Amino acid sequence: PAALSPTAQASSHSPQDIKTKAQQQTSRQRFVDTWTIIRNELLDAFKAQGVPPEAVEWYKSSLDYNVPGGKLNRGLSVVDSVEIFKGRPLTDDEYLKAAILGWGVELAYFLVTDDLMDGSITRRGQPCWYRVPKVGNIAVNDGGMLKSCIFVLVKNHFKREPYYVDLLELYQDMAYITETGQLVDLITAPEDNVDLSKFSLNHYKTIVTFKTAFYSFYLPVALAMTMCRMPVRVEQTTPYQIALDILIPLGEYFQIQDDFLDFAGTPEQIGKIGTDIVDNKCSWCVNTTLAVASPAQRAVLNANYGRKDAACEARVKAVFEEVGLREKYEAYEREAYEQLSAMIDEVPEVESVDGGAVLRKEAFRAFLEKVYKRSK
Ligand code: GPP
Ligand code: MG
Ligand code: MG
Ligand code: MG
Repeated sequence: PAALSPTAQASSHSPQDIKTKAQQQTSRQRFVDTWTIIRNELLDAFKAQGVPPEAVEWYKSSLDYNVPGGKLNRGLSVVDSVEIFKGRPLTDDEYLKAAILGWGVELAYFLVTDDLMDGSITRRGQPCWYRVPKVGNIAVNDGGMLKSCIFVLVKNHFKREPYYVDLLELYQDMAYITETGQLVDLITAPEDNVDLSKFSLNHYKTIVTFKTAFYSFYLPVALAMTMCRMPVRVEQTTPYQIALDILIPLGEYFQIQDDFLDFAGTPEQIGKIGTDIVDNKCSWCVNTTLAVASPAQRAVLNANYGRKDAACEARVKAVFEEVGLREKYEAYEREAYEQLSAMIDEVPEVESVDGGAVLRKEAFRAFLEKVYKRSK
């Protein structure tokens, strides 16, 4: 509800800190408009290579279907952070550069293959790409192309920058970490062997740090920091380490929201149909329930979790309700917000190597406010 929205109560922060709803709308629109430029650039280069017209059409459909329809939190955070660090409106060239890095994060190639691996039905209110007739397993290659085109864009726009290799390294390192997390997520959830004794909140933390937090939270801010020439080392503590210490827990909070919404959100609200229970996922919901379940409740979970059967899924959901999972989530959310806020308050100001930007806590605050109490 709007009355609870953090933006509405943000008057204690500096004006630069949180954008008004109207400002958010304008910057979202500008960012979305940049996608058209980027998409056409990719397609023109594709055509110029002599690729057959049917392949150009296919690539166009894949880009249009899979890239622009998301919440854009990750991509907008790159642009917002660059603006905050520079402390002034960006020039057109700076804006385009920041937006390209942001769309590089939004090119979420792994969502396309994640849906195939998770057997998901819908995403962003439409069938998952692999479920579109004629696509099927070609989605694996389409996902690979979405990943590769990040490097095409970065090459086109940053090749002559001194920090070009640092950008490549960031995208590459974060992809590797995300793939590692996806591996642990998948092998912890075998289809044919449900063993809830293997789950724990600790193991959960490992999965979400690797699969979500680095890519969705550290990467956007680290890209902005790199473009703003933040120094690698300042008195033993790197600004990048400061960023990690906040953004990894922020990413954990985000994935806990994702898991809770998988259980409690409606498809209309979250744009996807929850599959974690039938997929035997080591999610926050089942781990939190297991931690307090009675022997009888645990027996219900053992008999019904990870089964491809709607009645089994409903029995699991009933146990989640019995243990008061909704209240536990509300309490968790409140506490996570307070802890993250306190950490953000401690962020020091660090000057960039060229003196043109300053690491500021407001970038972290703005990212937190983007996801706090989200319902989709
Ligand atoms: C979110 O998990 C994590 C990812 C999408 C990372 C996938 C990484 C790959 C290398 C494929 P999720 O399955 O809970 O997300 P969602 O609920 O959106 O399907
Ligand atoms: Mg998934
Ligand atoms: Mg998954
Ligand atoms: Mg999920």
